[in-house]
Formats: sequence, C-alpha cells, structure tokens
Amino acid sequence: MKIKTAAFEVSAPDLRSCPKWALPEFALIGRSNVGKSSLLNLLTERRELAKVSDTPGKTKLINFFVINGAWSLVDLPGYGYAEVGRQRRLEFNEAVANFLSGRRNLRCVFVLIDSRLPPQPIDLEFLRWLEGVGVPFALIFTKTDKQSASQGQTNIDAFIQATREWRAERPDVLAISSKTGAGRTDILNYISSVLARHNRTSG
Ligand SMILES: Nc1nc2c(ncn2[C@@H]2O[C@H](COP(=O)(O)OP(=O)(O)OP(=O)(O)O)[C@@H](O)[C@H]2O)c(=O)[nH]1
Ligand SMILES: [Mg+2]
Repeated sequence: MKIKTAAFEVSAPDLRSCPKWALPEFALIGRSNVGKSSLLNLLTERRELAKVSDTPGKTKLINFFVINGAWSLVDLPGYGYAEVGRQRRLEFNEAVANFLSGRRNLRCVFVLIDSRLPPQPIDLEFLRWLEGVGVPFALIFTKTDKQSASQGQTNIDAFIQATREWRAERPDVLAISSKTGAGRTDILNYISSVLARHNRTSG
C-alpha cells in the first residue's frame, strides 16, 4: 500500500467527541514512550504528524489521522500504573477504555510493546483486558534497532509464551524500528489485509 495522503483530523477528549464517520480505524496503544507516535509518523512518512517526545505521556487525547482518504490511524494516550494503596493497578484513561470497547468502526488495535524488555506485567494485564473487550488486535514489538535481533526475538517469544496462560491462539505479531523503518511494509500489508477482509464482508 502506498500512503498518498495523511492528514490530522481531530483530537477527541472522549468517545462522544470522536468523528462520526464510517472510516475503518486502526488504533495504536501501548505504554507511555513505547513509540506509538513515532510509528504513526513512520507509517505515514510525515516526520511531525504526531508529536514525539522523550517525556512520557505526551499524547493525552484520542488523535485521528485520515490516510488516503479511506481509513484512519488513531494515536491513543499510553497506559501506566497507578498506585492504589500499596497495590499497583493498570491505569488508562476512561476515554481510551470507552473508545476501545465502544467504537464500532475500530477494525484493529495495535498493541505496542518494547522489544528490549522481557514480558512486562502491565502489558500482559492490558492485553488480557483488551481480550475481554473482544476487539481484534495485533502486537507490534517496537525499537528493534536498540538491541540484537536475537535478543529481541527472545523477548518476543517470551511474551507470546506468557499470553498462552489465557489464550490458546497465537496472536498476530509484527515488529518495527521507527528509526530504520524495518518492519514498515509488513505493517502496511497487515492493514491492507484487514481492510480487504472488511470490504469483502461488508459489501
Ligand atoms: N531507537 C528508537 N527510538 C525510538 C523508536 N520508536 C520511538 N523511539 C523514541 O522513543 C521516544 C518515545 O517515542 P514516542 O513515539 O513519543 O512514544 P509514545 O508511545 O507516542 O509516547 P506517549 O505519547 O508519551 O505515550 C522518543 O524519544 C522516540 O524517538 C524506535 O523504533 N527506535
Ligand atoms: Mg505519543
């Protein structure tokens, strides 16, 4: 797929304010700083379409971008932990939860995971929550340029293994370096295949 046009549409503070269109949507979510906005810029080949920062929590709203006038990429705020008493609990904003569970034209959620780390409880917890919502998702392991391919693969394998605790089927897995661009074509092909499937079933 060639990206011919990519344009920012709107930032929504909640589900009600999201655009009322029928465009198929692909959302990017993951821990703060995992590389969601960088990936959006890489996919669209627009360096500054989404704001990238070393400060976690840069993205605070639900940000919609229209690609080729035909589908939408949605950059979501990252999730984190909140301290609740002596416990740490998965925390992401209500708007994001409502969006992920209630948005009808959401075709796929890309869950971004840092390929440098062994499986993190927070990512596994989020994934388990998402699975309960029933929306299709795929995993994208980020920052693959930051360590050897074999170290990255070890972390990816360990993560998939950890999901087997509650999930029989192997999740769809992609990998990306937003620095070198390695993996970009695979992700665009994946999006194309989801769009093609949708066009067949909705026609
Ligand atoms: N080397 C390398 N650095 C990356 C990659 N992806 C992102 N980064 C860096 O990681 C930092 C965070 O990237 P962002 O794209 O802003 O992350 P985010 O997930 O959108 O963060 P929030 O919006 O705060 O949740 C920035 O300094 C990026 O330059 C990558 O693939 N390789
Ligand atoms: Mg961001």
